[in-house]
Amino acid sequence: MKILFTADIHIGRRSSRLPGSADSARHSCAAVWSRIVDHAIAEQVDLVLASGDLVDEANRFLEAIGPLERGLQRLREVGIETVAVSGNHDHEVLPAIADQIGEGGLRLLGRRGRWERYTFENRSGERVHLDGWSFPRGRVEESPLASYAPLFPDNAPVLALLHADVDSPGSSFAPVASVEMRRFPGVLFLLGHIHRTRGINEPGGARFLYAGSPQAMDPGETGAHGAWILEFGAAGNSVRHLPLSTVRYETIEVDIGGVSRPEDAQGRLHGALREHLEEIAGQSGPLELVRYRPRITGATRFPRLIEEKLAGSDETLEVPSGRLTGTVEVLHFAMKPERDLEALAAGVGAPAVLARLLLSPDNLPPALRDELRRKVNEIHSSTVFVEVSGVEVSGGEAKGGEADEADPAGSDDSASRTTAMDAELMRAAAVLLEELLGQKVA
Ligand SMILES: [Mn+2]
Repeated sequence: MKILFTADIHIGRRSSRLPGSADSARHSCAAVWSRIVDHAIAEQVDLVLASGDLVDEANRFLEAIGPLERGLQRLREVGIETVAVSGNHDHEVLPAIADQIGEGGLRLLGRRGRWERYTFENRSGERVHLDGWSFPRGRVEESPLASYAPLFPDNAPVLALLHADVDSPGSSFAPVASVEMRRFPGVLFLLGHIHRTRGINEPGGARFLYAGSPQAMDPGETGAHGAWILEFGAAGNSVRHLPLSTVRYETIEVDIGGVSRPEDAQGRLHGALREHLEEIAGQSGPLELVRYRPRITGATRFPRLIEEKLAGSDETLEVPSGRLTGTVEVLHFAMKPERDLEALAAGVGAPAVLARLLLSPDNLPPALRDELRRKVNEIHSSTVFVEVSGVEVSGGEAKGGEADEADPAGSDDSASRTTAMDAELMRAAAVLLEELLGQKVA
């Protein structure tokens, strides 16, 4: 039994946040669906399974039904069945499309939030039990597993298709704890919702796999994106990732420590991108464009000059490597002064205060620290700073998913905002310290 598993295709979504010239149909969510179909046919799978958010929103019916139906027809022509559940984005539009196309094209399981089983048998007589639960509305505060009671009538695998938010208590998108999944050791949960893939061997033994979105759509969704090929058989079971995205987002650390001239930092940045591109080239599939958020670290005497030299690389730098092109989306500076901070901190005056701050923001009197944070926030309450704060929010490991669905009023957000503010404070302090000490000498 061979299965292609996907989720979160979001056909109809437009905001890819790519630079103007790159924002073409090739990088669209409809195009990745077409690549999924190509691979399903080439791999000769028995089934395509999709765990929700195939379509972006209710008002995408007209533009989504064409590409979706074309793909489903191609699959049906070669005898591949497609089984899906709906997610929070397509709870309304996917049932409508399924009704329009008919059950032979797309089998939608678990309507109205009620678990439903479909037992599929392939031409060789191998069976798999598919349990599905669909979002009945845009928000669901309860765990769908509360009403899940799977049956095990034979030795065939039991797969549960579900769009859910794992280990995110209080979520409005079907919160499920991994401990709940552990109560069903005979079930492999095939999940949608979080756009970064997360998988199967969680500590504690929950068996689940987030497909991840096949096309990378947001800078917070770093790493490889694609679909999965699952095989079940007498010879054993296997799981394999299939890279399908044309775009990839990466954060990368670039250490400029020890550069003797500011302009050498440009070579360091270029080299770091080229090295990473070479590293991922072998497992990149149709990948074309890698968007980097480099974090510039290391100890230096001229942080301000290096910032000046690297400024603008987000618009100008292009690193070619085979079929791949690396570009910079936004730079983060986190350089440290090449100084004995402990010695400076023991002194008096502005350099001592800055050195103490650089050793740890907690070294400052709380009132002064709050005042500094307030100032930094004022200066950087521009879109640039929002960008900086956004990284901390959407790049978090626990969430790592749909930035557009993170809770903006949550306490995590204010904590990461403080972290981003401290990072900005440290950056400013490092630059200022070198300026002050530079003036002293001159
Ligand atoms: Mn979702």
